[in-house]
Amino acid sequence: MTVKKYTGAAGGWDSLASTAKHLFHSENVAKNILNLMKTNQDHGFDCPGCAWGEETKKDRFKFCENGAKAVNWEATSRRLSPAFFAEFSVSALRKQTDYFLEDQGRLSDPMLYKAETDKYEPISWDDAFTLIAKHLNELESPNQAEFYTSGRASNEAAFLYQLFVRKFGTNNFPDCSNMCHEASGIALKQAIGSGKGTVTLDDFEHADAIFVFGQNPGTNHPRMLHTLNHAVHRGAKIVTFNTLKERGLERFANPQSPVDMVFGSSTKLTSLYFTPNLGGDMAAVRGMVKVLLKRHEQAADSGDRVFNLKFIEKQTSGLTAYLAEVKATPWSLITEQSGLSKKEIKSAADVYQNSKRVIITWAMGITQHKHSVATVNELANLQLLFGQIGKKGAGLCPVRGHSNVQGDRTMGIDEKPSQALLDNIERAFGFTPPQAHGHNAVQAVEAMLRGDSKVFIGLGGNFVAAMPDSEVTRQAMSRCDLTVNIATKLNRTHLYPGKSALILPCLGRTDIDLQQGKPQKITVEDSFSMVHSSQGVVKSDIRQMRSEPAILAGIAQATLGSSSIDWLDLVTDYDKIRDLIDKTIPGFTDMNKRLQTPGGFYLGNSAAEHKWNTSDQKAQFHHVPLPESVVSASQRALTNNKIFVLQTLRSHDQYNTTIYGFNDRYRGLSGDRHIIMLNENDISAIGLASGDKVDIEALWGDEVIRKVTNFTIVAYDIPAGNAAAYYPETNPLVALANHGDFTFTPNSKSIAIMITAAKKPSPERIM
Ligand SMILES: Nc1nc2c(c(=O)[nH]1)N[C@H]1C(S)=C(S)[C@@H](COP(=O)(O)OP(=O)(O)OC[C@H]3O[C@@H](n4cnc5c(=O)[nH]c(N)nc54)[C@H](O)[C@@H]3O)O[C@H]1N2
Ligand SMILES: Nc1nc2c(c(=O)[nH]1)N[C@H]1C(S)=C(S)[C@@H](COP(=O)(O)OP(=O)(O)OC[C@H]3O[C@@H](n4cnc5c(=O)[nH]c(N)nc54)[C@H](O)[C@@H]3O)O[C@H]1N2
Ligand SMILES: [Mo]
Repeated sequence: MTVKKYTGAAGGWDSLASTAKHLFHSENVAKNILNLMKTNQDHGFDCPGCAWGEETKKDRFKFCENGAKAVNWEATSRRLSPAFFAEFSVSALRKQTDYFLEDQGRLSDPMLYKAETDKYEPISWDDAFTLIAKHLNELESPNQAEFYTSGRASNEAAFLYQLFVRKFGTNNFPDCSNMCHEASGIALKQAIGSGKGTVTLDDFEHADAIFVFGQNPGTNHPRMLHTLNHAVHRGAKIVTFNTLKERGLERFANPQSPVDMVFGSSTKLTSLYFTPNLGGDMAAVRGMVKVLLKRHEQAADSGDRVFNLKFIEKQTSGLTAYLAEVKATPWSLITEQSGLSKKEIKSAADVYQNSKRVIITWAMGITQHKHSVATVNELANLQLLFGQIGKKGAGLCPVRGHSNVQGDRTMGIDEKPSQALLDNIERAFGFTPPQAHGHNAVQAVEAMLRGDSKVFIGLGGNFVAAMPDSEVTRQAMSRCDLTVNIATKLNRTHLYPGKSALILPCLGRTDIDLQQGKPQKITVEDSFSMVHSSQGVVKSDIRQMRSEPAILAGIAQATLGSSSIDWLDLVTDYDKIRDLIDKTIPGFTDMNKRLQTPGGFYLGNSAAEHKWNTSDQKAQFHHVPLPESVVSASQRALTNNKIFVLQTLRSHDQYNTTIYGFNDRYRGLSGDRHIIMLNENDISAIGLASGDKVDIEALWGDEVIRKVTNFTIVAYDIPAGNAAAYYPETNPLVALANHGDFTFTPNSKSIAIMITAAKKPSPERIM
């Protein structure tokens, strides 16, 4: 484990050097340089990294180190052939790290798990489809199967999948969104009648202030730094709320700027940087509103105003109750919970008030808490007070995770489908889809554990590693009769097979997808509701890999036959799938034609047009008291400060459960992922020192011991009482029942933990 403070800006030469390193590691250097140049270009593929948007300009190639890692990782020339599976049993593979598993290369052949040998063996595609069909058709009820989706699936794959699953008869669609931005969708639907962000990329060109909450774009949305950089050069102010000082939000050297690269210059991005306690953002925003409300009332005495009363009167409901709630919230609670002083909160309110156009963005630091829905509502409340929605340069912007997680929802990957979607499916296909809500990710695990659900099918992702309570999730998978994973790389989920299990190797975003000799494109939707096409360019050794739509069509055909929908015909040309999307999903009329426009087409956003599809057709202020703290100051004092609130986050060298390497460069940490970041004073208060090994135990109100051992302490610039460690290594600490109100999203950013000196010097690690 090496700790060395990183003094550079984000971006710059270091990120070029890192890209080069990853290019070489892919063993496909020359090809991948070409591949990178085709990322996010017309006629190229959409970056399989994040869901940030693309500017529709001529020189569109935006350099992004982590996008390059994603491309290199997928476009490796290494192949994981049946010989590998003949050598290693599943039990042996469980002892390997996540890095090792994926680093073996691309899955190339369909494989069937045999319990007798504890090994995966080759199986033909036809036999694999027949086996799945047999299991599905033998279930007593279609609701006994779970159909998981990770957010890389294309619109075409997602549409086909949901159509098949609904025709089969269930809404059991657990998906990665359940662990991610669920709170944003729920809260925004309540508040403004649309679960999506209201801004477009162009709005960032006009904002006077951009407030960034709980997000680390330098690592997770690197192209956002270009947008922020541009905004700052224009004179916009960036205000950041992040429990950690993230380098990417502090300073940026643009690798595409000759000046920055030659002279080593960089731009200071954030002008006001606040480090609230984990889960303290709702209190911080409540405090800002309290300051602004007071100013509003004082101004009103002199006939002036601060809030946008015209907007409020015409467009909103619920103001009085909300302001009463704000008044009833004491400053003592606001400052204790946020960890910010009244002065700091006032300075944030100053920038907000003095900016004509404000965008608020956020990600997992806001959505993975118990009170995430309330927090997103509070962000919306603030914007509504000032009419900062539905005008140029202003609005709400949940920055999505997976590159097509937003599109998957639009296509109907939703365990709680709207009546409108179900009616559209009925109209288009002539069958009545199941009306009852299905399982989300947590409920899927519960159902598998109980033995109620017997089949798990995963369209991408790494369910076992991404979900909380690792031991419980593994057991749930193992109890199934059949588990099926459609995947590009070997991962931990494949190592917890049901009684029978299949790994089905698929093409990735970068690969050329030929159907009937014709290259196919797919489509995706970014965080700004732009739908555009993506076409693979890598001509690689695909062996037995098939495209996701082709695999799904094979499963559907074997399970349901082709009497009413000719599944296999649909995948001969994906235009045919798009014609069905056109018929079923609002906003996609003439989809095939509109995709020809460079940059694709915009789906629009009702709230941005001040059409509020809420219960009373108004934008709604929601009012709730501040939540209880996960760990209060008095509880800490009682335990001699041994308890903390832990967030689990991503390093610079990973994509969710995919680990690219061990260098968390911007945080200055490298070599080991089993670390815990703590405040220096906290470390000495518990009688330990930086570098010491500790065991971490979760505090959750049941009998189960949830513990990870032998983590190394790293002294870090983090507010007292808060801790940070990497995901997925710390997922065993999150109880399955420890999830957000209304969302069922695991509270991955607020886990109460206790830290003690490690009992055993070096345990055997399994991940
Ligand atoms: N390279 C790369 N890109 C990715 C991903 C990846 O793993 N690697 N993952 C993709 C996915 S699926 C997603 S969802 C996104 C994730 O993107 P992020 O949300 O940026 O991901 P995290 O690493 O979870 O970072 C959370 C950030 O919020 C801060 N934070 C945590 N809790 C709080 C809090 O309570 N309050 C405040 N104010 N700050 C807090 C943390 O310090 C950290 O900076 O990125 C997507 N893009
Ligand atoms: N503790 C904690 N837990 C978390 C989070 C956290 O912050 N903390 N974050 C949560 C969030 S935001 C998310 S989105 C989830 C992520 O959960 P998932 O989406 O399930 O996980 P990933 O790690 O993105 O999945 C990686 C796997 O996807 C497969 N794959 C990659 N590309 C493709 C493709 O093109 N097609 C197919 N079929 N397969 C492909 C590969 O086999 C790879 O091993 O994790 C959640 N879990
Ligand atoms: Mo995510």
